Amino acid sequence: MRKKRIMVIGPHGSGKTTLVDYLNGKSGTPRKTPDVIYGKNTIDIPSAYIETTWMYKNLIALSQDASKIVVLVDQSNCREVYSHGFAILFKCPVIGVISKCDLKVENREKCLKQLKNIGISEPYFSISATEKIGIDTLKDYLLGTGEVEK
Ligand SMILES: Nc1nc2c(ncn2[C@@H]2O[C@H](COP(=O)(O)OP(=O)(O)OP(=O)(O)O)[C@@H](O)[C@H]2O)c(=O)[nH]1
Ligand SMILES: [Mg+2]
Repeated sequence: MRKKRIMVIGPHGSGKTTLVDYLNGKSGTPRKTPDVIYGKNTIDIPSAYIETTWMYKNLIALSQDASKIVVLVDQSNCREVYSHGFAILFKCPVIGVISKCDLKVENREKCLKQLKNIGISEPYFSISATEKIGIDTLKDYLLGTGEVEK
C-alpha cells in the first residue's frame, strides 16, 4: 500500500510550504508553490486548488493519498476562501489550523468562525512558524513519533 501523508491545504501565502518543511524536518526559502509537492511526510497543495470549486474534484482525488488533511486559515489575512462545509468532501480526519498567529491577533475570532463554517470540529491549532508557537504540538499531533506509518 502507498504511504499516506499529511495533506496541507490553504490560501496563497498562508504558510503551507513553511509548515510542510517543518513536518519534513527541512528548511528552505519559501517561494510560491505552483505544483503538488510530495514530501517525506506531506503533500503540499497549491492554493489554486481551493480557489475555484471546480478544482475540488482534484483535491478529493489527491486526498486518497492522505492520512490527515490540514486546512489552514491565515490569521494575517483571513479572507474567506473555502466553501461552507468544505471539510465534508473528505473521508480522512480534517484538522483546523490558524497560521501566522503572531500577526493580527484581532482576527483570531474571525478565523475560529471560519474553521467552524468549513465544518471542522475542534480541537483547532494556532501556529506561528516565525515565533515557534504551537508548531511542535501540531507536529506531535499529526505525526506522533515523528513518522507517518507506512
Ligand atoms: N509572520 C509569519 N510569517 C510566516 C509564518 N509562516 C510563514 N510565514 C511567511 O509567509 C510567507 C509565505 O509562506 P509560504 O510557506 O511560502 O506560504 P504558502 O502557503 O506555501 O504560499 P504559496 O505556495 O505561494 O501559496 C513567507 O514569507 C513565510 O516566511 C508565520 O507563522 N508567521
Ligand atoms: Mg507554498
